[in-house]
Amino acid sequence: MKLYHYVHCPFCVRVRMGLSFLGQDFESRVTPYDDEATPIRLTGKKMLPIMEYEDGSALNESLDILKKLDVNDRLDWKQFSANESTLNPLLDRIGSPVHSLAMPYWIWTPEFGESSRKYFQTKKEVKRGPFKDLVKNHKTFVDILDLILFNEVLSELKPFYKSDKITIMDLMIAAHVWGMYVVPEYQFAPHIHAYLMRVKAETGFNYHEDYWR
Ligand SMILES: N[C@@H](CCC(=O)N[C@@H](CS)C(=O)NCC(=O)O)C(=O)O
Repeated sequence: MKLYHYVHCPFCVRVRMGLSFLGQDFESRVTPYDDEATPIRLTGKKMLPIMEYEDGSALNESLDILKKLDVNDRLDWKQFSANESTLNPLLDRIGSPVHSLAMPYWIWTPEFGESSRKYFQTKKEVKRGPFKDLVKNHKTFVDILDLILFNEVLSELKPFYKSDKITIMDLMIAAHVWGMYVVPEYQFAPHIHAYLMRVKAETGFNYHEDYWR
């Protein structure tokens, strides 16, 4: 199996966390952000993650990729079905400040080259405004993010999200928040950091391993 992914992308990160948790080996294909041809050839649209199977077929949608592999329901998918109406809006609200804070830094990680950096920044600035302003206004986004994490994540940890054992919901939350490790202005609340490290310990996930291996 080949996973086409962007290292920074939270939907790709959740798949990598899941593959690691399930002990599923895969070929890592870190795809340049400005490579439109590869995803379009595989699935008809420019969206990652994509898993390509040995028979040449390909699948996108992070949750579909993981569900297909998790034949023994180790990620307890019924928990997600029960909480989907709360979790999806929560992830959108977490994603918004995380993206504003992390995007200006993601483009300087080794995943990006000159042309993919320019492509990414141009595309994202249409929605969010100039990256330099996002950095300048970081405090606003930090306050929004911390409030959500404190009120809607920390309060639900038992010690995993609404559960005493890890579920797909933890991979989804952790993958979204993980991007904040690249932001130098951000100080993780100790309990949130501990939660992410708990998810890391359970899954064996290593953020940059798939880039360097
Ligand atoms: N629902 C999809 C969402 C995937 C997604 O939004 N991927 C983004 C990267 S984070 C993407 O490929 N964007 C392409 C682009 O903006 O050019 C999933 O869960 O896999």
